[in-house]
Amino acid sequence: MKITLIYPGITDTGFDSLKGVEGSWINHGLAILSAALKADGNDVELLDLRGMKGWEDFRDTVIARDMDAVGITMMSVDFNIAVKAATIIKEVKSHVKIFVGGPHPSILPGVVEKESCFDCIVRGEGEVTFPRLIRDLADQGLEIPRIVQGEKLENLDESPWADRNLFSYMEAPAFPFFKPPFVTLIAGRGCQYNCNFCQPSERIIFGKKVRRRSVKSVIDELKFLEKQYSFNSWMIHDDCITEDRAWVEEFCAAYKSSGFTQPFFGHSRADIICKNPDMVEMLADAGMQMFIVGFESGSDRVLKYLRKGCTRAQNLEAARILKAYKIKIWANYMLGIPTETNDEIMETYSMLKQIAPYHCSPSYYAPHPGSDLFKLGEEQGFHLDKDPEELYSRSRFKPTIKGPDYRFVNKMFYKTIVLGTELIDPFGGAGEEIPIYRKMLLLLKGRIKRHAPFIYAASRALKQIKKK
Ligand code: B12
Ligand code: SF4
Repeated sequence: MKITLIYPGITDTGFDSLKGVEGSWINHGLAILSAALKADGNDVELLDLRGMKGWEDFRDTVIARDMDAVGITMMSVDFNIAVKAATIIKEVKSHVKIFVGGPHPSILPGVVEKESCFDCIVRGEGEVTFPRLIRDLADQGLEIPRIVQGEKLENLDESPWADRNLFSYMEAPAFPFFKPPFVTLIAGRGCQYNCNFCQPSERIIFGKKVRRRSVKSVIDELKFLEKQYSFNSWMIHDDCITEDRAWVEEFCAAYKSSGFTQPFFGHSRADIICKNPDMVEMLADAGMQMFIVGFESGSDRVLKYLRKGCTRAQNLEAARILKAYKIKIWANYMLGIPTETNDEIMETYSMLKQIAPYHCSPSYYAPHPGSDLFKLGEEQGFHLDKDPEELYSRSRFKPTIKGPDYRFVNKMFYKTIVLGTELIDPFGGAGEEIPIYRKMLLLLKGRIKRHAPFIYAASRALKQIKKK
């Protein structure tokens, strides 16, 4: 069968956005599905909306391409784009069967089901079930059910490695100190923690038990990637790579003994870092050069409200430990959290000032379907009545809930972002620290909204230079 997989992740960036840092990263879900489908004898191609010029380009490509079935992946934020893509396909090729899967269909199948453009909604994991459904369709012409629960592999080593050939471009390193070629990799599924702005969404997608590939499988894939791409740096996408200490110990030993020296980065939590400084040292010694840490807030009340399981004191101590081992800090935090006061935002500001991260990455609080805080927002009616694109994206500088003083939130968004010792433009250069002239150029190009924090930072920097 001829299958086209679609990556619709253009909500925040628009078409023609296959550049910058995150914009160039491959989608591992689709790449794994591609490997499984190809192993079953199918022809698989990709339509990455980030690499297209617009809907006309999309329509023309669909008309020109021979396809029997389509598989679309969908986060909640992708809903509108995915529906539009599927509707166009149905308009020009009504015989093509359209399958949709990923976080949103797994969490809210009833909402997705209402869209008649989708023939089949697959909940949960797809590498076993999608090829089976395609076989049913091809060999027996069987009627496919509207909603299917995907079969989960207990042993993730049985899942195929991501088919990176699906994507015809290289991934870009996130930061200038990571040299290209750069690759991303994912070793596990799920997270054992219980933050209320996130869980239980991942448990709905991946099940209760966290599963991680064996160290051997990850090292073997890295060896393959070294041969294939001669990568010089890499990132591990796992929600929390330090969750399983025994795994980390085994991994660090294997990484070094296999002769790898390439630096890498990934996600961790403040409480784990505080409890395991020796594990941080071990990782630093193996090549870990940066941690993305979800500090979220500097207020203990807000951290408790978020069920973060970390305190302000732990956030500060974790930063101290990371700096002691020369690990750079990418600080994730949210502003405009439900119930948060302006004074509590100031606590986040003072915490970040003390941490002085390498990179500050603020998010507007955005309610994510599948999370307990989303449920609370529905129950208490504090979500603003908005389109999924705006409500579910934390990169938009737009209000999402009732309550926060958004003028103040905006101000603090800009004021905190410049506390990072370096400014990285996630939409612009390939992970470059952007010089002032370029920020000004962006302003001239009229990309004011998206780059507002960087422009603010640039003008502040200019003022400081003038003062000197
Ligand atoms: C890496 C990542 C990113 C990368 C994505 C890079 C890329 N090009 O794909 C970046 C950093 C850019 C990113 C951005 C965002 N992300 Co993100 N991300 C992740 C993360 C950590 C890993 C994704 C992954 O590779 N998983 C492993 C693969 C194997 O799983 P999978 O993709 O779900 O695919 C499997 C199944 O779902 C299924 N499947 C998937 N698609 C399909 C399609 C078909 C047809 C079928 C049959 C099956 C199927 O089969 C796959 C194999 O089993 C997840 C959390 C997680 N652990 O999954 C969050 C996660 C997906 N992100 C999330 C969010 C909220 C976002 C943002 C909206 C945040 C924001 N800025 O506002 C943006 C949106 C970007 C966009 N679409 O415009 C949420 C989604 C929640 C939701 N309700 O949608 C998650 C679940 C994190 C969380 N717990 O909150 N993200
Ligand atoms: S926010 Fe991070 S640590 Fe918390 S449950 Fe979600 S993935 Fe796990």
